[in-house]
Amino acid sequence: MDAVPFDTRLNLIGGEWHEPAGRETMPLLNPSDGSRLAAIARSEAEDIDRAVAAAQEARRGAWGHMTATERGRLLTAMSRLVLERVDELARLEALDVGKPLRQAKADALALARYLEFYGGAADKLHGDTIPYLDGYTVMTVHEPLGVTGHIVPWNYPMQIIGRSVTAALAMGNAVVIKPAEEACLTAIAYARLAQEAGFPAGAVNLVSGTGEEAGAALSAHRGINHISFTGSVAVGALVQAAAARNAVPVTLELGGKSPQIVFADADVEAALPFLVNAGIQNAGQTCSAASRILVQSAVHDRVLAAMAERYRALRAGPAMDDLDMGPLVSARQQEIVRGYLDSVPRDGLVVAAEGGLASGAPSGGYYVPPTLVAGASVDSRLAQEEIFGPVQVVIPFKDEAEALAIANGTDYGLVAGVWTADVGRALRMARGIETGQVFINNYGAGGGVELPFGGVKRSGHGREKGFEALYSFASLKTIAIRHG
Ligand code: TXE
Repeated sequence: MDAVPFDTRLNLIGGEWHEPAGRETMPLLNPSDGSRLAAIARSEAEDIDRAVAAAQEARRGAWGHMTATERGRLLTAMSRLVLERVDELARLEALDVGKPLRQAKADALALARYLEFYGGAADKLHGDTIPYLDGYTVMTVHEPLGVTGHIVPWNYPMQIIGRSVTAALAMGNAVVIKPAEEACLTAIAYARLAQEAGFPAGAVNLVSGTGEEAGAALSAHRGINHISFTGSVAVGALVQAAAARNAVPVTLELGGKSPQIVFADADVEAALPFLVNAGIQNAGQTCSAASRILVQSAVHDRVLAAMAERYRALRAGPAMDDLDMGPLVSARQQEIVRGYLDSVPRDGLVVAAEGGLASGAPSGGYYVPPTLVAGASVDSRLAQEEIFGPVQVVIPFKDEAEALAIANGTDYGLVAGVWTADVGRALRMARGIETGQVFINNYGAGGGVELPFGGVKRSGHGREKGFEALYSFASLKTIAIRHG
């Protein structure tokens, strides 16, 4: 079987697969060994123009006339197709992103669940009636925004398309997806499955290309009515600025420096797998990675030693070997993470433990060892910046007040975990932490699609996931009727 069983060089525009206007392609590499996986379209502003026009046409045509219930049925049908193809989708995601196969399978199952959830939710966003003057009836209705743009990163293509594109479709918007140039196979697969499920032409459009060309053209386009972006802070700011010129609203999800905070009264044994997994999952290339572990002084040495023992047993290898960890997504990402690791001794920090590379892991893969760092001062680069690699720093704290100050002492605010047996403390911390999600005595709550997600501060704004996401993709209209 071919590594990729469909043509990856085409864009889906108006229900048909087209070569990009300039007929340019670019290579997609397999991060596990550096080999060439496929060629993908390198699209330009002209292709984005066509996709936006096709989406506008779909809004005026069959897609725009569908009822909310019909839209929901299409999403539900697509969910079933995803479930039938879980293994194939997982294989594509593992090859493309480099994540261990079982993690890719969990992502495919999450995609099916997003389609199921938003399929069911599509006809359940009700308006209100508002008491007003005598002789009036006032009501509100939620309407689609129109055309929504979705710029997707490479770390969780299925999950991120699942939560953003699917919610936009549930609300009746026509979408234009710009996947990441580093990993886009499952984005293409999503567009193919939408066609197979029976979405009308132009409801789902996909244009592959670089961020600077296709991504910038989409975010600056006058024909879109909303843009969702997940990626770096720097590019998120560019996207917001471009959209602002057309007064287009944005949802930004820009990563974090999320802490898990372990108090001395916590069940440390229960916490340990959550502490480590949240650092190495997807080789640390996760927006909600727990890259800082804050530990109360009385249990600091015990937690550090137990985490170090787990780290020493970790093995990285090719995605399809399904070990603890795969490679990073690209040589560029590998270089960035190595830069942080090189600064460990310079910054007076110590490596508490390192995992290893599985014997036989291809030398051309973009591997870095999972690394646990101790002695990190709160102001060090490693304790402040998003590394986006398998690196966790362990930081001691004295009391609740200091834990809160450290937790809130970065530019980011996406997710936090608190481990304690004291309910009052758990709630004080939960209310005091500046983030969009807080998990008490767990981390991530199994990734539930029902749980609204998004950041504060430089982690971005707007909420994805859960019912809440539907509001971002809807426009509220007030209708006031004077009937005497
Ligand atoms: O992100 P970019 P990169 C963070 C993480 C990582 C760093 C760099 O810290 O180390 O960002 O990763 C598109 N106009 N996150 O360089 O460039 C691009 O094509 C419009 C956090 O890969 O932000 C891709 O589709 N679009 C994160 C998407 O933006 C542009 C996920 C993300 O790429 C563009 C990924 C432009 N000018 C990285 N330039 C998270 N929050 O989970 C690029 N793009």
